[in-house]
Amino acid sequence: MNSAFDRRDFLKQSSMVALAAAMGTNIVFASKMPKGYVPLLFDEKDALKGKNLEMIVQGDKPWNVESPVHLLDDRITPVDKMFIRNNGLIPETIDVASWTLTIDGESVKAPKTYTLAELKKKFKPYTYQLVLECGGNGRSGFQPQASGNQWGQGAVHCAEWTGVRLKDVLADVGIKGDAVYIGYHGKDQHLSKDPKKEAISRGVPMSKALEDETIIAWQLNGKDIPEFHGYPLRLVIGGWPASVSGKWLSRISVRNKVHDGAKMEGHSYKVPKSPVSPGEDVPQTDEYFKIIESMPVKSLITFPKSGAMIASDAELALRGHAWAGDRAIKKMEVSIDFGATWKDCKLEAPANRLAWQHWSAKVKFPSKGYYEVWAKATDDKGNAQPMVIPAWNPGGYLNNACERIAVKVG
Ligand SMILES: Nc1nc2c(c(=O)[nH]1)N[C@H]1C(S)=C(S)[C@@H](COP(=O)(O)O)O[C@H]1N2
Ligand SMILES: [Mo]
Repeated sequence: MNSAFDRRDFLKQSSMVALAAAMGTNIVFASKMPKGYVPLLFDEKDALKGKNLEMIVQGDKPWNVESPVHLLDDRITPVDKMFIRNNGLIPETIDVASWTLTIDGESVKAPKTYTLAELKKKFKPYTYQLVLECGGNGRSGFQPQASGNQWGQGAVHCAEWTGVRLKDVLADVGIKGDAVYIGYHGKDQHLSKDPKKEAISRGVPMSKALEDETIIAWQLNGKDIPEFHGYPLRLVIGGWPASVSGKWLSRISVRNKVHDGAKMEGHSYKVPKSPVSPGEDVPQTDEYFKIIESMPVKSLITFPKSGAMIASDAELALRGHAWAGDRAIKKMEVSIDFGATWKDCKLEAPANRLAWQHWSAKVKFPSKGYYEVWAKATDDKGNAQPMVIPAWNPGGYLNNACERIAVKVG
């Protein structure tokens, strides 16, 4: 990746020769191109560059790209199979040499700014595998439709992130006793391009901010974080809605109240405290809504792909992952008879806290015909995935219904 790439300046300054060089080919009808026209190739249209061809595009303004479930089969999600969720436009200027992180807010003793080099040198690096799942993953399952991206089940990944602990940085800055929350600020732009507006600025309570696994990362799977996933710096907080993991991180404010940035208001990333019926007019206040914290227990069948055909005498080897927000998975089961009976799966320990756990099972089918395999995880507090879509909510969050695949035995 270019270490100082400024799309806007580049386009303003470059000659046709330079443009052609950057494109890797010449613009055949360049003489017909309107003055100042930005070729689509440079117009943010690059989210799919380096992504697997089977990725599903939910939208391109902003970019929202989903992984089909069978692509999530790897133990550690490779970049080309990671979903992308942007609320705004990726920063036009990414200059690593001058990139800084400032820690400020009501509850720091004094604000402090670090360069990337200082962060890397001053604090001990840690590497963790962390599940980042969009709060709206599974939203398309809600009836009637809840507003927002109609994600299937693929707005989740578990990659390996390297960075420094937020708690080490906060200790170096010095935090006041009245700190209750942190809020991040990233360098992406609001869709309106109004510089006073932020696309998203969310946060977590101090207890979550100070966990060992809450890191300020510069590497994803051992390499620089790709542009669309937050290059060059990102807050990574596993187990909670991925919206708290701020990309293109430039500032963290330590707040003396619940952070009030963009997408902390209304019913964004909140669920009703008691059941709400579709269409019911519920005030969007703290009395009725609570901020989503730990994500619920969930699992995926990543192999085989739904619709698999197998020979009648064959044993089917199933596998997938399970996770439960802040908690661990205690039990994983599959059923081939629509949930009438369940079979225990082999379940592995997580690589570290907040990583997903791999499961596998071998099943035999009694005769030829159509089957469904249903998968159900149970966390260490005894919470199991529901068989049917859980409580409808206006934001369409937290659909953790058990996953099913179709299998034809012939
Ligand atoms: N700065 C910034 N951070 C952000 C977002 C964003 O739009 N801007 N999207 C959030 C949301 S809603 C999700 S689900 C995750 C998605 O992370 P990914 O695109 O790396 O998969 O990033 C979060 N962090
Ligand atoms: Mo999200």
